[in-house]
Amino acid sequence: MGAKEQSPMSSVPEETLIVVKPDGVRRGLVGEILRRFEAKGFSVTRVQMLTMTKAQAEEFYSVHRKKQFFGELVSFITSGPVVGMVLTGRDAVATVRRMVGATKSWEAAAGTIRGDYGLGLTDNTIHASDSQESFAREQKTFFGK
Ligand code: FUP
Repeated sequence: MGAKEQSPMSSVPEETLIVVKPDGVRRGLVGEILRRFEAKGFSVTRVQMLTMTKAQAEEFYSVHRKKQFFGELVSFITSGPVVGMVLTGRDAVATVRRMVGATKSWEAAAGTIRGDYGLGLTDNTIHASDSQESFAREQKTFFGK
């Protein structure tokens, strides 16, 4: 069995980070988003609300530093409080990304968080780590080393 494969009966829990973005917090969606992940079976193992500084936002989105939309991204994520949560459970990174849905909210499938709660791109309600490496870096913004 390869490293990523698991037997159907057992599973090694994985961690991922989700961030309810300023639009999600402003619209009162924190509880609904948390409820969906709990209902799916994930454990919410850490929660932290904060308003990112410009420096924190630039680090959080550092992989996008060269993109033309970087300034807009930083300006939006620092525009109000955000809520970071560590979710723990089976195949968390991939499973949570499926529940979050496509980046462009207007194209995201119904039943996904972005598909059900918005029409935005930069303001697309929620961020979720796309790999274990991203999780390791991104969670530091909320929980330190
Ligand atoms: P995702 O992993 O689905 O959050 O999406 P990406 O990593 O592709 O994009 C990162 C963030 O940049 C998302 F919040 C959407 C935003 N973005 C823009 O604001 N403009 C663009 O043209 C593309 C992405």
